Amino acid sequence: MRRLLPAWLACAALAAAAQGVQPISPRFNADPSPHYFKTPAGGAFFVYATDDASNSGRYWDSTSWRLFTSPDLKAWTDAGVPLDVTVFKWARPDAKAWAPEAAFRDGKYFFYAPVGGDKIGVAVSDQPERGFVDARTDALVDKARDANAGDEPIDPAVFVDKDGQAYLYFGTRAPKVVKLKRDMASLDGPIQDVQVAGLLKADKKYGEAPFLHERQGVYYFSFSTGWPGQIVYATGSSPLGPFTYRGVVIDYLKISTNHQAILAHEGENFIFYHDALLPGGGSHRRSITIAPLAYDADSGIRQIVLSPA
Ligand code: FUB
Repeated sequence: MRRLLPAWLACAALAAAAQGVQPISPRFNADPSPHYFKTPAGGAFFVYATDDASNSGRYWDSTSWRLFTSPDLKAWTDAGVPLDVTVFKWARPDAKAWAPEAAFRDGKYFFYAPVGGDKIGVAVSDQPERGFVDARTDALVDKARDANAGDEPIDPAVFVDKDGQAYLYFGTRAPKVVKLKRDMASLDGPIQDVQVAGLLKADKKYGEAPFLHERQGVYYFSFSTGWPGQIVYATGSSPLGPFTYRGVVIDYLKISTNHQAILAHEGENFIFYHDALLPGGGSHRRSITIAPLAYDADSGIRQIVLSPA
């Protein structure tokens, strides 16, 4: 098990405050999309994931996604395959199933799926665990169809603001954002570039894994800086940006990718990411892990320092 030390406690005198972190499942999985959904049986945590256990071990070539559920963020159940790429009739059946996203609106669960590296599909269901069908007859984002979709429209992340407006973030090497219509399955306007000031000065680049969350009126745009990547963040006053670079949240891991999502629940904040902590783990055999997240008085995110595994 890897030990975890919040940076502000990372001094010898307080080393005893270190907390243990461990993967949520013995099954290889990555690219967490965590949510708390109210269900008929009561609320539960749902983590949609890339399924590294079903890839070749040499590349991220799985064609299905995986779901893990928990009542308390401690005990986790492997809830199986919520869907695979064959749900999307426009996709090749061997298309890569990468970092997924989910959202709930108006009684329906939406699943955003990067398929094959050049398209993002959207599926819909009445239940969070199963029953997903294509919400359209074509891709929601298509590199060949949509202006400014970028080189690789992957890693979708959805944010719904307090005014009800939904936004879709995605992209490799250049972050993109586009508004979604109320149906959550149609783009509303042009795909825009996400502007992040201060990256060059900090010697950082945008790589992948965009994520947007809001806290106390501050909009946080986090992402991975590349391959390997640090998880870093920037802040702004609007979901559309511009954002200003603020700092590192998670440093380089011993794998080629880093991918985060942040979840607030009942006054507590958590960051979900993947590492390679399971036996046999590595860049294509990753494992989702959770750590507590804390903020400074100036709205900065405190860096999480992981000691050597
Ligand atoms: O899992 C495949 C890719 O690796 C994801 O799309 C990226 O975010 C990286 O984690």
